[in-house]
Amino acid sequence: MGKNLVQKIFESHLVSGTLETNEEITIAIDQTLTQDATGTMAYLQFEALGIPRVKTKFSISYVDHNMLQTGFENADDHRFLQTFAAKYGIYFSKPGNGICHQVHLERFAKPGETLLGADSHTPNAGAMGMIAIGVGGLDVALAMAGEPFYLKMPEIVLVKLKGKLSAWVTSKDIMLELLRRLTVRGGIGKIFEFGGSGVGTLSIPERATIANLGAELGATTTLFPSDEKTLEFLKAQGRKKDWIPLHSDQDAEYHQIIEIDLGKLEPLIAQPSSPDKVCLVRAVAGKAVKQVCIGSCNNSSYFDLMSVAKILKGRKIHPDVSLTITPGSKQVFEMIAQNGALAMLISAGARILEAACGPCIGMGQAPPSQAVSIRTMNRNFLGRSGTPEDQVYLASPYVSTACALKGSITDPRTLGLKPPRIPMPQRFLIDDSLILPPASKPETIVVERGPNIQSLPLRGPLEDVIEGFVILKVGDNITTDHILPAGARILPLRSNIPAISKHLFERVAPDFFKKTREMGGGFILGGENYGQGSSREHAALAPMYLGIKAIITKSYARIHRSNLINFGVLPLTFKDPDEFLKIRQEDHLRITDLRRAIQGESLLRVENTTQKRMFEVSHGLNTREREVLLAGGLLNYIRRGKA
Ligand code: MIC
Ligand code: SF4
Repeated sequence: MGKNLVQKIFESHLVSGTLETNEEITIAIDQTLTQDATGTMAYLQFEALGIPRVKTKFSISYVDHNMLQTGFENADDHRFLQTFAAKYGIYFSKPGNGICHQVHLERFAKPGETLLGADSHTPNAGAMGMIAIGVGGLDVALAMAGEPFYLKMPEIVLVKLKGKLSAWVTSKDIMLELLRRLTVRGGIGKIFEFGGSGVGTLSIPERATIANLGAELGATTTLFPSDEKTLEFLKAQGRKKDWIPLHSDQDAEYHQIIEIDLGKLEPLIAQPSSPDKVCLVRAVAGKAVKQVCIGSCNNSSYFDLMSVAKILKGRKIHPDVSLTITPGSKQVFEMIAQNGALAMLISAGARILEAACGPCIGMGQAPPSQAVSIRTMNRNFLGRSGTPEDQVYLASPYVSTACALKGSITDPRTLGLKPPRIPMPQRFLIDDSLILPPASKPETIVVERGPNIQSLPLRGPLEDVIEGFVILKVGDNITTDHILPAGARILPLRSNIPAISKHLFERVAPDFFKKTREMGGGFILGGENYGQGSSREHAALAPMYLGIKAIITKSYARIHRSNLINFGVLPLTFKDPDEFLKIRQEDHLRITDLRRAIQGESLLRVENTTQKRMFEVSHGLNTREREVLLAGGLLNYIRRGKA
């Protein structure tokens, strides 16, 4: 029987296990990436492992999130990251060089290799035919230490593309269509492999838009073959030698096949406040728009910004609209500056921001209250933009530009223009001077730690009895932005767990911190897909620091569940989902004989001492996860030499 692409790359990296669905496997990791908002923790964890130099083929530390520098905190972090990278054998991409996923695609992603990244959109590199997985910082630290990565073998879904996109329809619409069909939970436990004749019509940046948005489906990763288009892109990046052809076999098998006829798609838009609330642009056309933001690791490529510039050339944006443009990388920025496209954007009235995450993570450009903001980004969770009652829509650069011109939601097909055609440059502008290689004499480097860098809190081994009050009860699809928001005020505290823990759940339950402190910890209850969205391990680490012992939900998002285990917080699920309705916030819960119960069958009994009844929860842990939890988290487990 033939093999699919995922099986081929996994097989060539398999350290243990067999590629049976749901079996635990370990794979060797070739490359790692971190960004500054997750990187400081990842490197403190790496340091705690006591290893002098990274053991991966290639590891890189990007600075792209915490770029506002309104106080000393972010600058402190940047210095820490730069000196740490130099000392431990890690490349360092300086602030200004661009967004991690865009730069990685341009300069480092390699067909056939594996990449682990401390950011949920790491699968962006899947566009290049590599297995790229988003994880918490601690998992990246372990990969840098040479440990293989553990994962439950996902189901492999083939997304078969046929035909070609019509005018004004983009690869963003392909993924919005999948989100519409499958929802933000549709990819949990799955890898999406793209195939079919339509794949050959998509360039690498178009594929990256798709691979990047796989994170919004909850997928483990998203993968494309490596073909002529891959070669063309790598050649233009001066990296022809990195190319290898990679395809699935003709008779490869998949768990599921989803077909999309590209020619039948129309421009789509995700409405507030979830990436899966997708409808046709023409269904909401005419709504007044106050802000348009073009950029983020989704849709900030040379092709995206050139298309926007060509549409805007000689035109002015609507007087009511504020339009921001964030180039994805220095390469993109410099190329559009040199070829005159930047001048077209400025002349049309755009506000040009530096090459960074920026508005996507609420680092500036919060929209006006209740005003419609159209963004080319990947997430529109309520309040993520920095405005509590925001109205953020997600759409392609074409749709966004049409909205900026008209001042209302506009289907670009009604502009009466021809869609721009942007040819692949013979050669991109290649200047890696903002990527610093590690020091040749590491012993001479002193890691700089400003006052923003605080040590890593750890907990002791798992107790035999845990008890406490239900401090918070929340519903389905709670994101890590709900658990621990980002944005200009809170993001700078990422290297300081005591300080950042004060902001836990602040948009959902402003008294969460105070209550948790007063009650000395306790439990959190959630619905389906708890912890969806980002990889930020702070959303597990800060609750652990405040004494949260267990979370009980209907189901978890993959990365967040791993992060909870890594930091010694029990991720339990209701045996009977209806139990969720019966438990009240502030009920008192107790689990006894926990250490034995964890080692036994999957079911645990919980006593609701307030209601004087018992109910059952499942831990669903494999052998290794049990050991990690018993030790009080992954670092304790590793240090005890059990890895
Ligand atoms: C995001 O898009 O939510 C982030 C900010 O990039 C996060 C990482 C973080 O919280 O630092 C992610 O996607 O993992
Ligand atoms: Fe940055 Fe936004 Fe991409 Fe996250 S999704 S890496 S915040 S640009």
